[in-house]
This record gives sequence, C-alpha cells and structure tokens, in this order.
Amino acid sequence: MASRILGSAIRRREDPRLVTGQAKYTDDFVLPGMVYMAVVRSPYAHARIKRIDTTKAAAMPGVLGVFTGQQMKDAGFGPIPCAWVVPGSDTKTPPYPPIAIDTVRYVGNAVAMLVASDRYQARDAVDAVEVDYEPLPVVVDGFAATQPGAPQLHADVANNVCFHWHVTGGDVDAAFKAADVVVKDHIINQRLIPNAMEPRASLAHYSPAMGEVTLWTTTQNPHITRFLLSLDTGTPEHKIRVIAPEVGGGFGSKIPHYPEESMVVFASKALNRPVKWTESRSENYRSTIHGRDHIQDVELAAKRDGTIVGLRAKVWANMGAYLSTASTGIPTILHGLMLSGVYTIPNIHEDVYGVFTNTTPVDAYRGAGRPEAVFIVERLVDLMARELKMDPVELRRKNLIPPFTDGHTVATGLVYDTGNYVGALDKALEMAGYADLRKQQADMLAKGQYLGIGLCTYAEICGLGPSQVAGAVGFGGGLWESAIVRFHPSGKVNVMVGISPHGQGEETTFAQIVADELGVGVDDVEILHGDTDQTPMGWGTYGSRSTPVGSGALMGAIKKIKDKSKIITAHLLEASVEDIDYADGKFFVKGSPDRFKTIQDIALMANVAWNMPKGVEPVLEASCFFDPPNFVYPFGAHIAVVQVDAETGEVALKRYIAVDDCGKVINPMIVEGQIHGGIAQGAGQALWEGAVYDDEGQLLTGSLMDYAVPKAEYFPKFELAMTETLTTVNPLGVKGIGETGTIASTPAIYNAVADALAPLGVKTINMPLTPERVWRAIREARS
Ligand code: MCN
Repeated sequence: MASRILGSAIRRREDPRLVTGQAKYTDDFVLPGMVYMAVVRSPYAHARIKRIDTTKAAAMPGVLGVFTGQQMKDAGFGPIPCAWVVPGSDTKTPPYPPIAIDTVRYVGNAVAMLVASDRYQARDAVDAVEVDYEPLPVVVDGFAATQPGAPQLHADVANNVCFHWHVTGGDVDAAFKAADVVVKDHIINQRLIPNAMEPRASLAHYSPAMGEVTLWTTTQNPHITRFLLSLDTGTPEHKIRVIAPEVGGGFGSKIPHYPEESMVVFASKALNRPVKWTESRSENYRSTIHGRDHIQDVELAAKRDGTIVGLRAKVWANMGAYLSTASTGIPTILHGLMLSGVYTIPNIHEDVYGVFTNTTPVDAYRGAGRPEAVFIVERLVDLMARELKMDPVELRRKNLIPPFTDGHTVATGLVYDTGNYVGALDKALEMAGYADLRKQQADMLAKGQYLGIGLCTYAEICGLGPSQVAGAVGFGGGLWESAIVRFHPSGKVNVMVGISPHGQGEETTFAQIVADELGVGVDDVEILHGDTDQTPMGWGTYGSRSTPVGSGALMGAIKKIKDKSKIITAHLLEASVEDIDYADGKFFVKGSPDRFKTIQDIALMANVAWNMPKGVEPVLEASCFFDPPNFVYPFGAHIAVVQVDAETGEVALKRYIAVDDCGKVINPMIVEGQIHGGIAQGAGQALWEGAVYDDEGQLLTGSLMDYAVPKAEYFPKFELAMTETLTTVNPLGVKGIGETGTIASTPAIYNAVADALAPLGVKTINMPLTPERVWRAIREARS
C-alpha cells in the first residue's frame, strides 16, 4: 500500500483554488480603514537629491501623508540589511536606506512615498512630488565600473569593488603550464529579470495598543522577513507576524527583504491605518531584484587525449547599486564552489569580484549562481571537444566522475552526496538516438541546413543546507527545517511547516509523505505554511531545499508519532512495546496481525486520554527540527536539438531531452512540471531574455513588451525521464528539483546553437541568441 501514494502522480491539491480564482493573494486583502501607498522613484540612475518638495502632493485629494527617507531615519527605521557576507572576501556593505536620503543610485530607487485613501489618488499624487536632482556620472557595466576613472557609487568602496573572493583547489597554474591544449572564452552571462505572475505586494497593520505589526507580504520566507524586519524597523521580533498568503511565484525574487516592506510598516505606524502597496509591472522591472549578470573570463586545460587538468576563471559579478539580502552568496558560494561540475578536474581557481553599478540590485534568480557555473563548465567542455576534434559525448565520458554512493570530494572542497552521471548521460543519449541524430545532422548539412545538437551534463548544489556550513560561509541564518504533525481526535491531520511554498506543490507532496508513512488518506492531511504565528520557525523555500530539508523534519516528526503510537498500542493491547510492529496504518502485535489498533484509534485514544500509559502525555502530536548533514546534489543530462535558419538567424528548438535525477521522486507529475518550467526559463536565457540598460542607466527592456519571456508555442514537447539515485542526507533519499531545468537548459541550448553555427564559421556569440545576433554572427563569419 505504501508505495501507492509516495511516488504516484496525484493531482496538485493547490490547483482548484488557483484555477478557479479562489486563492487569496496579498492584494486581495482588504482591512477596515485600509489606505494605499505609492512610491516616488528616481528617473535618474545616479544623482544627488538637492531638494524634495512634498507640499503640492500633500494637498492632493485623498493624500494622507508624504514621507521621505530622512523622516524614516528620524523615526528609527534603519537601512535594509544584507544577510550574507562571505568571510575572507572583504565585503563592503554601504548603507541601503529604504528611501534614498541624499543620493539615488539606480532608476527606480525610492525617493519618497505617499499614502492616500485609494490607490489611484496615491498614484496621481506621485507626480506632484517635486524633486530636484543633480545628475551624476553613471556606470552600468560590471567590468567598466572597476576601471580607473569610473563613476563611484559609494564613498567607501574604492573602484566599486564590493568584494573579492576566490576559490582554489590544487595548483592551477602548474596544471595550465603542463597542459597540451588550452581553450578560452569570454562569457557574458547576461542580466535577467524574474517575471513572477504576481508582482510584489505588502500590507502592514500596526496595532498601537498591542505594539504589534502584522505584515501580509509576497515572500518566499516569512520567518526571515520577520527577523530582518525586526532589525530595520525596530519592532521586536515577537511583536511581528508575517503572513505569506498565496504567493504567485517568486523564482528567487521574493527571497529578499525589500524596502517597501519596511515602508508600509512605517506608514502604518505614522498614520495608524493599515497600509497596502502593490507593485505595478513596470515598478517590478525596475525595483524587484534582477538575476545573473556576470562577465566571465574562463579557460580550460587538457591533455591531448582529452583528460581535463585544470579550470581557471575570473568573474565580475554585477551586484547592482546596493547589496540585496542574499546577494553576495550567489556569485561566490553557490557559484564558484560548483566549478568542477560533474567532472574530475583536479585543479581549479576562480576569482570573483562583486561590483556596484547604477542598476537594480541583483540577487537570487532560479538557479542562483549554479547556472552561471554550469554554463562555464559546459561551454568550455564543448570548446575543448571541438579543439581536440572529439565528439562532445566522448570528452564528457572521459572526464565524468565515476558513479559513487558514499560521497565524492571535488577540488573546490565540496563533498557531493551520491551520483551516477554516466547513467544519466547514457539514458539521454539513448532517448535522443544520438548516433542517428549526428547522421541526420551530416545529411542536412550536405543540403545546406544547419542542425545543432547540444549537451549539458550537470550536477548542482541545493537542499540548503547544514546550518553549521551556513554559518561558516557567512549566511546570517540557519538552514534547518521544521514540522509539527498534529492528529485530531477524528484521525485527521494538520501539519505545520516552516517552509513556505509559492507554486511548487508541497501541500500535495508533503501530504503524500504523511499519508504514505502513517496510513491515513491523502485528503485527511492538510499542510499549513506561510504564517509566522501559526507555523514553527523555518528558513523558507529557495535553493530547492523544501523537499530535501523540509521532508527531513516531517519524517522526524512522523517517527515520533509512530514511536508514541507503539507505546499506546502496547498499553491498550497489553503487550510489550518491543512486540508492536507497524504497517500500512496499523500497529499490531508481532505474529498476531489481527490484534491491532489503527492510527485513527490511537489518535482518538491519545486525544481523549482516558487510558494513557503511565508517564505518557495526552495528544498525538510531534515536532521535529531537522538540520541535514550535507547539501544534496541532483544531476542529469540534457540534450537540445535546434535548427538554425542561416538566412534569417532564427533558431527553432526541435527536440529537448532531459534526464534528471532528484533521488526518490515523491510525485512524478509535480517533478515533471518543475522540470518543464525550469527548461522554459533556462531556454529564455539562451534564446530570448536579457535586461538591457543604456549608458545613462535607463532600463530599455522595462516591460513585457520589450523583455522577451518565452511563450509555450516556442517549445516542442519535452522528452523527459528520471533516474533515482537516493541521497544519504535525509530519510527519504530525496534531492531538490526546482532549479535543475533552468541550470541545465541554458548551456544545452547554447551548445546546440553553437554546434549548428560551427560549419558557418561562427566562433563566439553572446546570449540571448536572438535572430538578429545569430544573423549578424553568420554575416561576420562569412565576410
Ligand atoms: N519534489 C518531488 N520529489 C523530489 C523533489 C521534489 O516530488 N524528489 C517536489 C516537491 O515536493 C515540490 C517540488 O517538487 O512539490 C519542488 O520541490 P524542491 O525541489 O524541494 O524545491 P522547493 O520547493 O524548495 O522550491 C524552490 C525552487 C526554486 S529555488 C525556485 S527559484 C523555483 C522553483 O522551486 N521557483 C518556483 N519552482 C517554482 N515553481 C513555481 N511554480 N513557482 C516558483 O516561484
């Protein structure tokens, strides 16, 4: 019976309320007396604020208050904290005031806020706030900002270098000296703009009588928001309740604690009214974090037979104008440490420079650091294969880390948990019909048609992670998870969890785990999350950690429930505890399966507590806090097949094959859904998406009209398969799956396009591979 629920493709129980419009998002909440905040934002990327005149705006109809950064500061509201400062990187964290006080540093930087009786009056009054700016020189490029004479953003940050971090394993210089072949590339891993369906929103209600703040907000981690909000608003943590109602996607962009969360709290306190703010889509483009934005100089060294001996990289990571919550950990710990990929690379060195520029702050975007690492490795491996005239499959095969079940240490110091990379590759090749594809490619080339086949074999670090490591790498919090399993007298179950899913589906998969382990119906289990007053402390949903870490907590609580149930059963059946066994929802006497109590019997007896064993507390409820011993490392092999039209530069994605391994699969349909979404987002980076700033720091791709989010019609049917290599890090053997598609698909598709363009002589081309860029590259190569 057990295997029927865990591992089965039951439908997401979240969906009926989502597809029928009954879900409640932050903007749906209406409180008595509620008023609306709007934000005055800088049209300049860099300017001194000479004067702010709020008189006209304050006199506009419905306006209840206009506030500046100075007023917030005077009221004791501090700068927005950065929660991750990597040791040994000499990180500078210049103050990030929620509203700029004397200088604005990016277009969209808040300069004032106002509150009015309705949201239209609030928007109208924004235009009436007069601000005199003295424009300052602007820099938007992460490398240019470090060069002598570049405009300086923060007084104490010389050359805009926010940090310098490096990772070293082995002796990379010696390896390069001794190598037969070296390939190099200059990669622009372009800036991306997260596009959650629901923009950000926050609603604060301050109760002066209780001294309490309730904040409904679009966050992926309400407990972290509560913690950080207590630091910058001065409201004690136990007096803050953060509720993440339905959250319409985040993809990393709703991890940070944002200025507007602090601003609505300030306004609610100042006006003694509930205050709501909802972002417009164009505000979202300018003021919600962006992702990626690396400039990378990279090189790979190998012997003539294809044995890889070293990898060297130098990266300029654009941090934007200020340090957002998790920003510094992304291009360092989550990026640099993954540079061995799935290969044996004995010598690795990377330098990473975090750089301030006059752009929107950069933080985690699906994959966060790992796409930027996997792209480097997979691109270099393909370049090396071409240089050595080897098939990219053969070069990969030669260097793949052999299968392991008990940990494998790579040169950067990480210990991968379990892996069978060649297994995933073989399966993908078989599904693709690789040999036939290569033949088809040659036949088409003979007819002047350009088919490209691209591979990506990847592993990624997720399931963040052991708290001790979190502390050691400078993350300002823990990374354990929590669960409370509560049986009601009727045998129905509530589970309170610290994670905060916002589209991923744990209300379904966690119910599957409980049902499977405890023999209750899946519909008898309700998973509660996203409210700091109702759930135990947890560190949130990101880094594909909810399942690997959260299920560990859930399994710990389930074990306690089972242990207690055995004691109660033994007492009721007058047997000894050692003689009680459990299977499929029944606790029975070993050897006498007809002498049993169901879990529902036990739940009732424990709740009424008429006849409890001596010293055993009433109620069937248990909690667990689970801190994993290691990260988890999902892996897989993706193959993209594209056809390039050499006349128009258009790239058509013909086939996409993905083999992913996330350990034990709880719900294959949900896992496939995650992989689908991930592939689409990674393909977006390869082919269409990219944030473009002009030299004045104006975001030219500032709306969905200009920023090309992929559409369903661009994709073929994905051909998916899974292998199951269990991890030893948590009780179920599960690894994360939320980001793998994004991490693998960008290099797979890029490599496919590069493969198609190689016969045309195209050597290098930057993402996104739009028809115009491809067309130009072909023209340049031909001329
Ligand atoms: N799952 C499973 N079996 C496994 C692993 C996962 O059935 N072996 C299921 C999980 O139980 C869950 C889903 O797959 O229902 C994703 O789980 P997991 O990999 O643990 O990832 P998280 O829940 O921690 O989600 C975070 C991850 C990240 S980091 C980003 S970014 C992302 C993503 O999830 N953002 C998303 N997927 C998203 N999906 C939606 N709809 N919206 C987002 O914002």
